[in-house]
Amino acid sequence: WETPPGELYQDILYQQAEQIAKITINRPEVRNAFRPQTVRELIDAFRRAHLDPRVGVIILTGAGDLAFCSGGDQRIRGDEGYRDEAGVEHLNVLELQRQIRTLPKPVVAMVAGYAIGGGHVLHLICDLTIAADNARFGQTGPRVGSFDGGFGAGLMARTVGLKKAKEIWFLCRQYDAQEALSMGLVNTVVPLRELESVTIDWCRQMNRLSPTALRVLKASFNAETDGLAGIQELAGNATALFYTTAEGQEGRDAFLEKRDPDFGKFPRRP
Ligand code: 2NE
Repeated sequence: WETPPGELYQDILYQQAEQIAKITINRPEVRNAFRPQTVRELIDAFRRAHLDPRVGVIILTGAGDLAFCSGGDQRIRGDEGYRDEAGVEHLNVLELQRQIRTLPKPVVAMVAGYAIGGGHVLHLICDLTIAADNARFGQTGPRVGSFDGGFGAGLMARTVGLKKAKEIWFLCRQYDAQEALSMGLVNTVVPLRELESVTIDWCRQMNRLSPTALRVLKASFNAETDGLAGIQELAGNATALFYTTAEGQEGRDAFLEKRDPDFGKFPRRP
């Protein structure tokens, strides 16, 4: 893995190899719990990977073998949210969730150890999850006075079914990697020592496929649930593809050449 020069992050690592970006939450002393700064840095790193044409697939992981992420850092939880350096309290992880869900490249959660609370929702929102055999999954919200009624509830129910999703939230149990696999919460379980090599292998397989097909498919999986925003995402891909056609370019050219467009030469396909 290479770290791009000018690395500015404190709470995360941003690394790249081949056409893969790896984003690591790097707070192992708190099981990779996030604070507002962590979330801010993650948003910046995902934006960077999104915009970098050399990146085809993104891995999200946690430092060390003990945890992927344990959710919001309870030590700096104030009465209205998680306190930043300026004393302002946030729940800005929701913006990060939307970003991971909509950015047009596959995001793979590589999970060793605990994916708990808001950290569990982060793996859920990733497109694929590869779990080490020591991974443990669960929500704690009702125990610590919190909940995620957005993707944390709705996407969970779509992923594991309504009864199981309610069990996960209402009982706050932990599930091991095999249980997570059997309920469709993860894609595969591998020995801890093979976690990174298998994840890279899956990323390489996706990087050999059509980036446009993967991009439109990712938007397609969101379209039904996301209403007009989902249609916007899908339709944006149609617009981008239309721009590459002679018909789309005729409109641009006619405007720049100060003439009427000649769309008559383009077929009206059945
Ligand atoms: C993650 C888990 C199950 C790990 O247990 P274990 O036994 O392996 O470790 P331990 O001893 O509990 O934790 C090690 C150190 O990490 C800190 C602990 O306090 C401990 O610190 P020291 O005693 O060594 O000083 N730590 C762990 N998780 C932390 C956290 N989230 N914030 C701050 N410090 C943390 C176990 O640690 C656990 O259950 N952690 C809490 C999980 C949790 O409840 N997370 C918050 C859920 S709410 C949420 O994430 C959220 C939301 O619902 C809505 C919006 C945004 C966020």
